Amino acid sequence: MTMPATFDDWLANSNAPEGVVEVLTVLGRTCAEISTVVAGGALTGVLGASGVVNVQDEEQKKLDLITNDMLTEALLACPVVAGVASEEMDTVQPGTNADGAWLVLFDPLDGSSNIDINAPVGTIFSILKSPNAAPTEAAFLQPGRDQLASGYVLYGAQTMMVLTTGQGVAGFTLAGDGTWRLTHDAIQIPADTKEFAINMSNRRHWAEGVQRYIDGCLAGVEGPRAKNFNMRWVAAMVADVHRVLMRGGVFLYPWDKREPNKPGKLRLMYEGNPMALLVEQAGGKATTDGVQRILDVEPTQLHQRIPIALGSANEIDQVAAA
Ligand code: AFP
Repeated sequence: MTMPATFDDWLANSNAPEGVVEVLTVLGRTCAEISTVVAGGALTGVLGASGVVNVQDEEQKKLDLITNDMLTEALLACPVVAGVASEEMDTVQPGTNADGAWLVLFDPLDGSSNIDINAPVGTIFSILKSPNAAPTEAAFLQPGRDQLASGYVLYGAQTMMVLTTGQGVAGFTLAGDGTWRLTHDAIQIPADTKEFAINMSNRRHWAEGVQRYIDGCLAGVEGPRAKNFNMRWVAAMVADVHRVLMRGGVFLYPWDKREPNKPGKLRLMYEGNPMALLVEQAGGKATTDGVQRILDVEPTQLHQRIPIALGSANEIDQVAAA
């Protein structure tokens, strides 16, 4: 079997700006290294809590910190990177590169609660243009439609990188020789689905529209939708969104009334926006509530949260209509 094209070859044929190609190359190399670190698990002492609480008021796992440091160090050493921002760091980290022209935002290890049970986890990344070589936090607060590229790496049964530079969505599988190989080209999300992903234990806290939508799915063929649905919930956004990209579906993490001033659990800048760009590039819809496009949300804070309803376009319309 001839080996598929490499990530380097794919990048060389993409229309991405030269600097974005350079940043994506660093991300690919670093996430391949993260894959090895994550795989070490109990054998290398990387499991468990770090004892530190982050800006999200969440206890950081050892691997949250390890992967955050790996990405921050590698990206700030890249001459075209002007600065980085991470779920795991309170403030943005400006670089010292005089030629810095790109901003990189990331969730270094999404799905941290899955680490100690050997369930899937991932890295999510987003690339924006920097206004200058010494960016402040304000420079990062750009709407998702301005992203030059976004993607994720899923550390699962295979290690896969799925990304877009604005010309569709491509998927790469990490080969034994450490190269990323193009295994999924021009990924498209089916417009219809019979599968939803949501944390059902929160049902009593959702807004009534979301309750109506999910109850309609649960009613199955005897109910208003006249078809049976399946449910999945991996508790790692990267894994649930990957399934949506591979076979369709909808992923929801809605607002809930326990903390009415908190729009949702997931973060806009390094979870919602990068995933929304991927989903739209694959022909799906990515909204806050079935209606408002995530990519049009004007950010006001680096770590702001957002409700999310994304996936198969016709099913997202059903969420909006519920
Ligand atoms: P952790 O990184 O704290 O595990 O959170 C993962 C996540 O942000 C996202 O990846 C999942 O879709 C979602 O939270 C799972 O949330 P629940 O644990 O409330 O189901």
